[in-house]
Amino acid sequence: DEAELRAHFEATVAADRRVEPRDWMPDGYRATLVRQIAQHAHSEIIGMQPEGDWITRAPSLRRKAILFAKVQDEAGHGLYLYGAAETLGADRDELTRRLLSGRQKYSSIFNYPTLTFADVGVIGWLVDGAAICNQVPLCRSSYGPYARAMVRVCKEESFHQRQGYELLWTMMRGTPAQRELVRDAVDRWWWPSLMMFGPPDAASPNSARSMAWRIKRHSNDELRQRFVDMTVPQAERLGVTLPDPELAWNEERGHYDFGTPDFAELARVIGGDGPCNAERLARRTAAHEDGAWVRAAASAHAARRAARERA
Ligand code: FAQ
Repeated sequence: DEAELRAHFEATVAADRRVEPRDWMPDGYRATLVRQIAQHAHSEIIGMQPEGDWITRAPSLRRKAILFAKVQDEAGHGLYLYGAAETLGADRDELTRRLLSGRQKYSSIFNYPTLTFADVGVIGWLVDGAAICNQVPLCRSSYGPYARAMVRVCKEESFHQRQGYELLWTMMRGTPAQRELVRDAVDRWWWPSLMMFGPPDAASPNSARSMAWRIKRHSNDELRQRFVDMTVPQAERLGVTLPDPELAWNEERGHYDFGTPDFAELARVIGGDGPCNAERLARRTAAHEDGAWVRAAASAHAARRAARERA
């Protein structure tokens, strides 16, 4: 009966074992996972756009090949994640409809423009860096298919972060104009990167429940702090200044102190009013419509094959 199933679920989570697709799970647990995994999948797919804009304008064949590979990896991440959502009974077409109608969101970070090639480096360094901080603990998430997808995603994200750092390292050793491009890009992306971790804990409606279920392992503010602590020494090595006058090592806490991101801006961007929200969704909608014939052809092919196998 249900009490027994619930007790088994609670025991699985408490013992740090994985919940698998066929196991009984509370409706709220399933709904929370579909929400988070779908948003994560949408982020990977929409996240192809800001960097994808630079594929045709990459400054060398080498940089173009690297960028191509990275953007392709992001498509792959989106696909594993939609696959993980499907194991919970979600329908992928329905998730796409919810994204396109604005009922489901994607990460705020992808609503900012990429103005120069230095932005490609800064996205790799800061945005992928933040993604790694957030996602390494998700490799131990209580839901098996999500946790396993994260293992592979994190390996690829680490490579992405290194390529961003290497690009910036090269630019910082280039001309004064190149260093200026890096400075400008870091200034624009630093605060939005901190916002990726979500609202502060006191204003995060989902955190407590998700942590009790061990979907999330750390709170938004804990991960934001971890990201700052990891990034400041990297900035020092690169020779770039992060645009936060409050940034300072706090000996007593053993962490860096830092300023407060503009959470009103985060709310606006999540709400649809960021610099590129309309553009990103329009492009995703157009790609979906342009791809309709491929989906129709694939379905027709699958149906014909199934019919042939039955005959
Ligand atoms: N943007 O109660 P909480 C990548 C929403 S990395 C938009 O704290 P939760 C790699 C939140 O959904 C980016 N919405 O929520 C890459 C909720 O709204 P809802 C993707 C945000 O879930 C790099 C509401 O605010 N990574 O793609 C944001 O406990 C380069 C209240 O918030 C992931 O999705 C935001 N920044 O914690 C690709 C990681 N923050 O759903 C290409 C997995 C909060 O109730 C290029 N996700 N919201 O309508 C998570 O870890 C969590 O979902 C959080 C939010 C931490 C994002």
